[in-house]
Amino acid sequence: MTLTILIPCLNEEKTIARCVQVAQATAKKLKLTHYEILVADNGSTDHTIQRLQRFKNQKNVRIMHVRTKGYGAALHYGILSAKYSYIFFADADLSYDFHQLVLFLPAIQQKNDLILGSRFLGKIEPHSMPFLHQYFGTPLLTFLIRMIYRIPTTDCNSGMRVVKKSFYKKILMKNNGMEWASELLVKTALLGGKYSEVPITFRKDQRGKHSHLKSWRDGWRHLKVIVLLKPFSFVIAALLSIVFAALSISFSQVTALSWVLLSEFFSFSFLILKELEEAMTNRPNRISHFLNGIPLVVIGIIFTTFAIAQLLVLPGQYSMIKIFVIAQVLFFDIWLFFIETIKTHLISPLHNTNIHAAV
Ligand SMILES: Nc1nc2c(ncn2[C@@H]2O[C@H](COP(=O)(O)OP(=O)(O)OP(=O)(O)O)[C@@H](O)[C@H]2O)c(=O)[nH]1
Ligand SMILES: [Mg+2]
Repeated sequence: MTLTILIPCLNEEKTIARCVQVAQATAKKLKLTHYEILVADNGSTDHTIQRLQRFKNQKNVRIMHVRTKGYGAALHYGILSAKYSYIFFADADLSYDFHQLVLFLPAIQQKNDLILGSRFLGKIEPHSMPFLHQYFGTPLLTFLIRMIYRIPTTDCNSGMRVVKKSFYKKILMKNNGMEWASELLVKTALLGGKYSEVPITFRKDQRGKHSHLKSWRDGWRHLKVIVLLKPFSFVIAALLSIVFAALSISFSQVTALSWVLLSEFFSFSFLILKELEEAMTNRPNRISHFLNGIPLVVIGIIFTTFAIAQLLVLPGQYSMIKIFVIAQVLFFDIWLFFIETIKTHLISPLHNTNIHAAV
């Protein structure tokens, strides 16, 4: 069997050398005829690179410097530049034991496209995962992926997986952060990839410092990747606006209202077009650059909350104003949905498919 063992790594000076050694020992134990160990780093500022120097002259070990930042980017370019057709990857913090590769071999022989090591089917050692991740974040995101995409996953955040390179090349991955992990599952489901899981053991990392994962920020990014790829949420928004339009017709000031809404519609469409322009040309323009830099969802939540509060305090006779406010909220939120979808799934830090330009 031939295999690339890929290790995404950022500032792991304490554990990286041990990881490479364990990966080497695993390859020897399994008598892999052709293999490589590929470390994908993208900007370590501690002694990680020095720790890797000792492997420099070993023919099976390769260190890759990826220009694009992020966990997902490191794996993406690592997979694309792998020498062999199957890629086994896991973290550099010793939380996953590389010897567990043996558990994946039957599924590799069955030519699966993605094989996931599930910690929830296997064992999670005490104190290895924060309470919030173990009992809330990961189960919730996993449930959503199972429900929406109908893929029988039990651990959408697992960092130990095997992917078939030829299959990966068919998926147009777009995200460079930790949410890459969810995107891989979702797109495997969408493309009808052959998927299976094996139970694995997860233990406390040995890096002795904070994880790179930021629970709320990364959780949110996972959620966006999962929800925005399915058009059903858009259908709900469209239905709501049809209901609103039907309601508004029965009012006399409908012409004035229509004009305001029409002009809003055109200006929002203009902004969306500028976002799409960046997605298509891979080059930011002034407007898309501005839109990508501001926390639109936070602004949306504040605006919506404010509008709802306004609706609650306005007396009943101001029905026209109420309808107007509702229209504003719907417009703004639908528009936000579009922009966020474009930002998350079309504008991509992974746009450069030329590996050498990114490494
Ligand atoms: N190259 C690269 N590697 C990264 C980056 N962020 C994280 N990593 C590596 O990806 C792996 C996973 O990161 P962790 O910080 O362990 O995140 P996690 O496993 O999701 O979170 P924990 O469960 O808390 O360990 C580790 O090997 C990190 O060194 C990054 O931006 N670039
Ligand atoms: Mg980890």
